[in-house]
Amino acid sequence: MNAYVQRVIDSVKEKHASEPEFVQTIEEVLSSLSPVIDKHPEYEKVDLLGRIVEPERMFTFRVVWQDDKGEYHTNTGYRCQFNGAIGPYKGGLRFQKNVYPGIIKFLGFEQIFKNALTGLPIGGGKGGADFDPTGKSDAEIMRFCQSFMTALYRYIGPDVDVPAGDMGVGGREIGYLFGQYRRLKGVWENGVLTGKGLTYGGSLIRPEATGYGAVYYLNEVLKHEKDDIKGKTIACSGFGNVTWGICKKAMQLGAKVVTLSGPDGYIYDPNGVATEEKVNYLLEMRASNRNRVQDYADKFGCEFHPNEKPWGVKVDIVMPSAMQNDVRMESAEKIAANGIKYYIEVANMPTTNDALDFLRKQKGMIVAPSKAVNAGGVGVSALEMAQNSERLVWTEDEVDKQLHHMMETIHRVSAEAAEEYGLGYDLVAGANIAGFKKVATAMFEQGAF
Ligand code: 2IT
Repeated sequence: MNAYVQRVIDSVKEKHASEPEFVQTIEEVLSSLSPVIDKHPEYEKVDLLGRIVEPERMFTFRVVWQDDKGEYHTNTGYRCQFNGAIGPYKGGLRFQKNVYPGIIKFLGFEQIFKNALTGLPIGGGKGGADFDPTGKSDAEIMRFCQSFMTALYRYIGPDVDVPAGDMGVGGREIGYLFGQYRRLKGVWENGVLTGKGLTYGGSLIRPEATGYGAVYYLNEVLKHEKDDIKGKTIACSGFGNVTWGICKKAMQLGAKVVTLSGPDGYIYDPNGVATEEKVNYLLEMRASNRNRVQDYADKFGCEFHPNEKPWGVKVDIVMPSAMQNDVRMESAEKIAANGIKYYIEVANMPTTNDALDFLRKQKGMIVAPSKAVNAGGVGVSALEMAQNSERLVWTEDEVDKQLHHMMETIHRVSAEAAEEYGLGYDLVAGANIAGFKKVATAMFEQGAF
């Protein structure tokens, strides 16, 4: 390991000991960058790594809201404007009860590299709140979103910082957030948020983009291996927006997703989540705010395994698409024992670092990193921003074509970056290196600040 890289990792470990997720992403990303730093001693001279691990700015805010019984609640809101070297800060908002600075920072850091990989001009940011949407009524969600935006609106804008959805924030929440932004600012600036509804500047294919993009990326990996997606079985986790998009695109291409999961366990559907009715039911499950995957098993009569993860199921392809640290060592061992060839991360940082190292060492297994695989979501968000600034709406075909092209390019530049450093077909290192090169060049050329 390059000594400067090691020093920066050590200092982050010390400084952020109480934020394990942030330390985890820093170790994962920076350890790929050793050969790049060896080749670019000028980066050490200006302490570029010491800078890139420090958010440009991050703030918290109070969010007070009233529930349907008239009782008041206070939550903490966050926005981390991590890196603006290549464009306005861009990244989602996560509403989940476990949200704290360590989660927001890990997501913000991943977002910098992911956004760079899209090839579009967007910097890295992330935000959210420790608000738990489970069991909340629509009116409660609306009041929470309005209060959240009342605190945030003066710090964002179409050329400043453009939030979007993440876990707990979908089209409905973006609508309430945008309505409040417009009410407060008195301007039509729909480029301030992405993931909007189609009647007020949303982009066709944005809801599908993360899942579709993941399957397009998977397809590139399969092509590289002279393999075919037709007939393949896929284990997914989660049942939200991302997993929904994977199910839909996999079905179109003749593959099938056979597992879904939730906080309550996982379902196994050997016929696949592969009919229109089943795929659409995932949307109902999300809208119900029940956060239970057992509802799927009850409706379609398949196996439900309470309090278990789907990683012991023998499939062709594993795509963890729920949340961070979903695959730990014990699950990784099951995946390896099942001889699975394709491990395609989808959720942000779904694998612990020890499990990821273990999987990357498995002979014949191909590991693809989430920051590349899920970049189609934010990529189409950037296309939404482009449409908003042009005051135009692109067709579904146009957006889908650009998404497809973007995913092909991300796969190719990742493979090329790894090749350039003599690492072979290492998509994990390649994505980190390719993303870093763009951001580092922009930071270096803009001088120290
Ligand atoms: O993790 C992600 O890339 C997102 N939640 C989407 C961010 C965006 O700005 O569309």
